[in-house]
Amino acid sequence: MIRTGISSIAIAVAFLAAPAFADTAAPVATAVATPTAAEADAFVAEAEKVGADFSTPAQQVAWINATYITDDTDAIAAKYGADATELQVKYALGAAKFANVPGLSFDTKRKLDLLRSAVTLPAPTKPGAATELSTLVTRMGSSYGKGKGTLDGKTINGSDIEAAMGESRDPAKLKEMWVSWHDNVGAPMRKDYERHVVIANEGAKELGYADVGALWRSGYDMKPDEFAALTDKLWKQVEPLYLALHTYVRAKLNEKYGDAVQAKTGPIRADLLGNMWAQEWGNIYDVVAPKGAGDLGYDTGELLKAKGYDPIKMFKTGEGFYSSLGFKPLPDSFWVRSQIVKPADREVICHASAWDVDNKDDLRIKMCTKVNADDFVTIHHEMGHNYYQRAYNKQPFLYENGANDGFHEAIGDFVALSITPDYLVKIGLLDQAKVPSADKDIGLLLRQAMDKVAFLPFGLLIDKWRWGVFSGAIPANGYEKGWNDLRLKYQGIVPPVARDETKFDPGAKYHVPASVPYTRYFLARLLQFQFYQAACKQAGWKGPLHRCSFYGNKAVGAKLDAMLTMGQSKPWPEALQAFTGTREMSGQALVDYFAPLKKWLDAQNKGKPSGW
Ligand code: X8Z
Ligand code: ZN
Repeated sequence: MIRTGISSIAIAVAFLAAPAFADTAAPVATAVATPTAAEADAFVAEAEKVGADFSTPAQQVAWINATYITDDTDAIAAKYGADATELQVKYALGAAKFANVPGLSFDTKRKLDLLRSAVTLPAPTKPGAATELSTLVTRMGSSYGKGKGTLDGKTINGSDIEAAMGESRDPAKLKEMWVSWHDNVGAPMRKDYERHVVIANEGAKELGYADVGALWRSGYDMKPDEFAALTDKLWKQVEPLYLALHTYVRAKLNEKYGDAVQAKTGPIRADLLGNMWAQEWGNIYDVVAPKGAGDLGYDTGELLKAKGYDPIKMFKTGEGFYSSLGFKPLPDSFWVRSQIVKPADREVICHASAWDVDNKDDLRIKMCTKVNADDFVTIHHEMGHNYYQRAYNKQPFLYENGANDGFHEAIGDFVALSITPDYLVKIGLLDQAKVPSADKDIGLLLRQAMDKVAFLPFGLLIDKWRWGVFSGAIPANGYEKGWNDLRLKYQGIVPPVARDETKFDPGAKYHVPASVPYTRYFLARLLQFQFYQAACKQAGWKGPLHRCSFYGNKAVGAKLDAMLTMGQSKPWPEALQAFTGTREMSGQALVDYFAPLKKWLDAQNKGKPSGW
């Protein structure tokens, strides 16, 4: 599909991905003679050439569609998407035939593996299947882009409703926005979603995978089952921290809103957390901030507004951080071609993404930027994708990707962890006199945890739901129940009103209609702390970890560049080792960062019921 991964990297990502570890046997080669290693080399060379040639026009089409949604751009994008799927499936099937050829070089073997799992949503080879699948996925993506909710009975678009969910503290308005968005955006795409699952699963089976979920889990240099077990293990490392935060936040919401809105026990009402999907809670820091230690004396969003920042200045500030590490400035074309604010006169997909349209230096970001703290972080996040794309642009086509997709999502967030009070002073956003003193450390950590820790179960459950849908463990007549069960089990939240199977709440979250696998963000949440801890060590930082900013540190920048430049040329543990010295993904760095907060939360929570 055109829209995959960092939706953005489009066809490049679509063609790539990590090595295939199908959990069923590879399709048997139909050729009579056993292929040779030289034939495998030639096959890989052809796949890279065809993929590279197809990629740029396909990304141009995808860009135009995402920034100007009409029936016509949908039709053209669907056509390119179908062609892309057919190509990817053709080369995935071809690659399988070479899997057991003796004498393959490391690179040919790796590229064959990459080709086998490159397609996010495969179609079966029967005529018409790729077109039907692509039409469904384009339609779902564009309906999401055009989606509207209501506030005070008036229609409101996606980026405005997202911002309003962060600002409003009125439970009736929050409920109205939550329900209208989920009803209007999610429910209508339920039938399309169900049909796309059937087609893509057929395609996955033809490629030798049990289902699409197994295909997605095969992109991590290990077997799909091992990957699922790894994600569960990582979750167990950080779950106690999430539970402590949940207990604390629930009590604060109860204090603010009273029993009728938020009970003292049980799950949290999903619309009270400052975010449409309850995925990051930093926007309600004012509700949970403890007296004294919680008063930070500044709020990044307010600072940006007070200093007259506009979206361009926010972008320039983001670029400035990367420049300070030694990365060269973004190309002039970035500023001409990016979509930085929402165009007034047409429908677009506002969900942020980063692109490298020609896989060389045609870097772009597509956002509907607002001057607030969320978007300040998102700009650094998206730029992380762009600098990664540029760093690996000399790699062979099939290696032009992140070490794994979690790495791609982690880079910009890792950089943004350096947005400390001292950094804000350096760039002139915060006055030196306003830097929070050491007794405000708990407040700073709590503000950060509201985004970083709150996200963890959400990052995990989106694909728990999709893995279940693709495997059949969550049947088509139980999509909504399956979703709400997972939201309750992992996040401990409930929708503000009862939901039934006429609804389709997963469809109201961008990555579901857009078919972007989501476990990458769970991994990234942990990896970014591993990178950050390593960078602060490289920088010789001695104070509390969360006060470390590696802004301006060229040595850290050079080491980061070395990892980014590797692209996907080596299994991800090697990339991780290159920057951090370890080969294991782990939640420990995040746990270390928040250790003082955990202690404090446990003290606050004494005597309060925990869990739901
Ligand atoms: O989708 C994104 C980025 C684009 S790759 C804006 N993120 C996830 C989300 O918004 O759900 C970043 C954090 C998680
Ligand atoms: Zn991203």
